Amino acid sequence: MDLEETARKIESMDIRGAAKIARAAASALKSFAMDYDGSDIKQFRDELKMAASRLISTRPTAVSLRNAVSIVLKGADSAEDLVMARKNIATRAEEFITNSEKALNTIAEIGSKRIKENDILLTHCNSSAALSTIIKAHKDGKNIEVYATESRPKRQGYITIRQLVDEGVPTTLIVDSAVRHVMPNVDLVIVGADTVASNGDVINKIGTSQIALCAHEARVPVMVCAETYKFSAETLTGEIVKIEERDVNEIVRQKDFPKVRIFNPVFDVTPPEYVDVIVTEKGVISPYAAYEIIKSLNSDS
Ligand code: RUB
Repeated sequence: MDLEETARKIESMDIRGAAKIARAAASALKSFAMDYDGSDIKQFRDELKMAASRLISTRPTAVSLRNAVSIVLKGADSAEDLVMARKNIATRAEEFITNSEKALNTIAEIGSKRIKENDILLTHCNSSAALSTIIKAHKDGKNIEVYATESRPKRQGYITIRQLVDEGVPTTLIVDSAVRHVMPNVDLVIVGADTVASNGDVINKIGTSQIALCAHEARVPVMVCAETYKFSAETLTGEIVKIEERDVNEIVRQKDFPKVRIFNPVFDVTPPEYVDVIVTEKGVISPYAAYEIIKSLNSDS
């Protein structure tokens, strides 16, 4: 798959979920470097930057995508010649993908310990980090059940339901508006994240903040599963996370409602007071410790 094809698939959401789009971007940059047939390193760096911008433009909210691109791009900075630059890009992309997959397994190991026998869980949208954690608890022999929201407008909840049912996890599909009704039966809410800001805000699929609010009201803990490359260093320097708005036809056909203004924001912000813990591959943290994670990532890179 060439870079433009990857970019289009991310835009159209054939490739979706913060972790998958990050890995797809890393892989596209690797292919771009491997297939490059020019002979000038300066030109390579310029074209690489354009390729990176194209990938970043596909989905604005997930910082995982921008972080993946910037980690891989650093491979070209220090290289002395084109051969080394291309090799560094490929190596960094492979490392990013491997680390991302390892992080997912570690999060599942750590997060599943917080799921107890007979727990009833609730998840929203379709997060690989949240689902790996749930599936690990099930594979460890815990008797658990899951409520999965439909997740309008794109209904990623159907993917979640299929994945959980394929693994043998008893799962009930609910519409998003049934969350408050079922919350008194729930023991733990588990969701993923597209971005975690330095103040502990968690940005995830639209509706997550309402679920967290209902959980808070019913005294149900909320656990967010997120790899550390979803933590946004940009928010340290004052950037506000941009909330993606998608085509309103995802909600209803605009032509059926010609005079109606339709609004389709696809992510929202859950403040840290509604999140109990964030499970990362480095361990379980309070959302208020996001700043420390970002600082330690900056000093590692
Ligand atoms: C997906 C979504 C997921 C996060 C985390 O939104 O909000 O909860 O991306 O997923 P979309 P993961 O379907 O619009 O991409 O844990 O797989 O990174």
